[in-house]
Amino acid sequence: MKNWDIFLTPYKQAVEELKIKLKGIREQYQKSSKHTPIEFVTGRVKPISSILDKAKRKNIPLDRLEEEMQDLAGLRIVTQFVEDIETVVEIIRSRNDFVIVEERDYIIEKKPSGYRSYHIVLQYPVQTIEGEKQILVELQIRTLAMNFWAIIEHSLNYKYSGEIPDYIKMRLQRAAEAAFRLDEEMSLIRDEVREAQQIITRKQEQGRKF
Ligand code: 0O2
Ligand code: 0O2
Repeated sequence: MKNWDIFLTPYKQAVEELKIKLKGIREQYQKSSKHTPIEFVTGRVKPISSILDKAKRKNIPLDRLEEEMQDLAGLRIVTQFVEDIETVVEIIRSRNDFVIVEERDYIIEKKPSGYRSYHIVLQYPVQTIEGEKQILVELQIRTLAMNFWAIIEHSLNYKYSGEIPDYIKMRLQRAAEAAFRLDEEMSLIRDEVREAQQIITRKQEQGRKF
């Protein structure tokens, strides 16, 4: 019988630490009045029921979770534009507070479901009372449009226990194509949107000064 509370504690710590670090990047961009490539950051430790389901589905023995389940700790970075994803990936690659173990590009090659996202698996050092512990963390980097699609598809998958009826699957694939086109269209007016956002940010900053 696993003591989940003890086992998951370093994962909780890693999620909290990385949330602060990634939100810090966003804050630095905002303070320097540059377009921030990060819209928002969320994070979670995988719920125990999902861990057990995934371990069963992927035949992972419970004593191999640390090595074989890469998303026990998960962070999501959501961007406005597809181009921002590359910027975020470069920032992540340039840091020295963790090591990148693997990158999976589901944007160039989307999943059969229609899922698009850029995944990076990190090895992140957590300081514990027993010394440093290296743990795996999965970062998902995606646009608002990709995120919208993934959230909807995820809830339908949950509803249908992974067996989404074909007619809904087809609709989801069409929705994924529409999300892709939305990202493309937004990219075409990116400079306009960024300029407008900078004007709004400057106005807000001025408002705070008075
Ligand atoms: P801020 O300053 O608004 O970014 P937390 O522990 O609350 O810091 P957690 O547990 O990850 O973070 O919370 P959650 O609910 O997953 O959401 C994380 C942050 O993402 C929250 O901001 C949400 O407001 C923001 N968020 C979630 N969905 C959206 C969205 O669709 N659009 C935008 N713009 N933001 C979203 P914070 O953390 O309160 O702080
Ligand atoms: P959660 O916490 O419910 O989101 P896999 O074999 O695909 O299950 P693998 O090989 O460990 O997983 O890694 P992958 O596919 O790079 O990343 C897995 C995570 O990416 C999933 O976590 C989802 O969050 C997300 N993801 C991957 N494919 C899809 C998809 O088709 N639709 C949606 N909505 N999300 C996807 P979990 O395990 O589902 O956990």
